[in-house]
Amino acid sequence: QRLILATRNAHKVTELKAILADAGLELDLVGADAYPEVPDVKETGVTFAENALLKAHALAQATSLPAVADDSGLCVDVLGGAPGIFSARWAGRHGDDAANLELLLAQLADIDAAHRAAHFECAAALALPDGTERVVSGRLRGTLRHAPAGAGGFGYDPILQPEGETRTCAELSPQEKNAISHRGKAFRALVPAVRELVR
Ligand code: ITT
Ligand code: NA
Repeated sequence: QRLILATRNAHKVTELKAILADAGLELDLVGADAYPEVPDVKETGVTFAENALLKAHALAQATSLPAVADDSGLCVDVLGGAPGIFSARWAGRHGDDAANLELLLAQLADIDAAHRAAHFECAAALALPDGTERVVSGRLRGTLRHAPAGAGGFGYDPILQPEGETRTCAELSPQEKNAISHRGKAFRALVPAVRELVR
């Protein structure tokens, strides 16, 4: 059975392939880029879950195949949860990770270490062509550094230091990140629904 992944983010594809394989799920993940006829989905939801479902349903409808989607971002306590669902375009241009990270660091420049709590959040959605849907979420809590460190991962990984860690997410190995990440938690929680509904 084919399970399609509704994402245009190559970093997510890499992480999800590893996460789902480790969870024992032998599914043929195909990125949305393999379906150029599928239009870009407007992320009009106000929550990660809503946006993940929008993306999963759009691809399931367009392909008549079961689809999964990830909507995720960084939520900073002192910013009232921002960038949140706007994480991918915080500095204006969608997917400009370097600019987004630079702007966020500038906004937090005067915030001391005791007030730099933040978490990554990921909503993992499954949608079937008949409209059946499931959505679950996962979080990774930590604190934000004043300067980036590490070359792994993507997005805000160089500034998020997970609770109990001395390294940033960008300094973890891919396996270490997946074991504790918001994305790892969300998609491992989605596996039972995939097993039940996709056959
Ligand atoms: P798709 O919608 O096509 O899946 P996208 O990159 O636009 O791809 P999102 O709308 O979910 O995805 O935005 C995710 C943003 O949140 C991403 O650009 C990063 O800035 C941030 N983010 C999400 N997961 C992250 C992670 O594991 N590490 C660092 N930053 C992350
Ligand atoms: Na989004």
